[in-house]
Amino acid sequence: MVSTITIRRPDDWHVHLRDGAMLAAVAPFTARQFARAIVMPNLDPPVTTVTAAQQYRTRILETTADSFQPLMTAYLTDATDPDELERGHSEEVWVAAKLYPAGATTNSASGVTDITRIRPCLERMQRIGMVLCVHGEVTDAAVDIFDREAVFIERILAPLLADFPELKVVFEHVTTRQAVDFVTDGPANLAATITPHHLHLNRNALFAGGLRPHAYCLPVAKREEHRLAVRRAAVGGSAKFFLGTDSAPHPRSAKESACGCAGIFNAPFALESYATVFDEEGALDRFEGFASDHGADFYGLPRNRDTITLDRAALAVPEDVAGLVPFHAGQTLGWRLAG
Ligand code: OTD
Ligand code: ZN
Ligand code: ZN
Repeated sequence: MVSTITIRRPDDWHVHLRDGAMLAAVAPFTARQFARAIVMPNLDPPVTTVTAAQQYRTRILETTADSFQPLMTAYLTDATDPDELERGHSEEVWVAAKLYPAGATTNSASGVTDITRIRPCLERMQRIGMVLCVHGEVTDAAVDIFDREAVFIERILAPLLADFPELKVVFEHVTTRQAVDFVTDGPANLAATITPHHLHLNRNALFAGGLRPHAYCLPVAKREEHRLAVRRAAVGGSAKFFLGTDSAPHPRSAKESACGCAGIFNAPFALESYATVFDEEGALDRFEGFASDHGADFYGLPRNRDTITLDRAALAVPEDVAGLVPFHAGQTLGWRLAG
């Protein structure tokens, strides 16, 4: 049995680092494991201008080690100017732009109300090779919350890819068999990120012995058959699937509330969480591709040169990390990041 693995240093292709005191509390966990991270722009107010992104990047760098590189994203709204997108991209501030359907998730109220509004932006992004990151859920209240990802594929994503056949699209945090199949069968310019929590949890976790706010995130965890499909995609070796934690911390009081916030804080032990899954699936030899190669290749960025090592060792996850409740709190994982 393998007792240690050394892989190229991974990147996190989807993370929420927040701002202010929360940024200072959480960003070091990401920077400790990952060389780079795609930083989501759903601050309040959202990151919609090049200047705001530059300033946010500076604040992140003040809280992290020099070796860490935050990769910034633009928050698309109905009013986004394609020239601003292109300027931020050419000045190497923005790596990607994020499509939040208005109301789909935390701080998405300023998101896009109708996909036709951002056609000029998508045309420009396609032309300049700027990646589109997508929160893939419809917001139609008439659609069951467990179906919103699958319906998004039919109503929005498939037509979008047909209209913009060269646009690079990352279907973020896929949670369903339908999404996995759509990405697998789709063109080479379509890829997806997978979170640790959607590899570990199905929707029963939300109701295990009572209401479990720390298992609540968006897109919400689905049935077991979907979790298994997402696991097969992660460990299957396809270059279309890569690591994106979607770590989304909220204060404990905001989670443990009559209207608890969506989001799982998985940053502290993200690599251990993923490694445990790859081990369970007998696929440790494919962990490096998923964690360290596929994302960089898709984004057209160089692969990292240094390495990290994980040891097979019991890791007891504490109930509290930096005043927050981490994913796997109180559980024991089978791997530990060395150093
Ligand atoms: N999901 N929470 C958040 C974002 C994500 O959809 C997401 O990317 C958040 O709090 O920012 C969540 O549950
Ligand atoms: Zn999202
Ligand atoms: Zn997210």
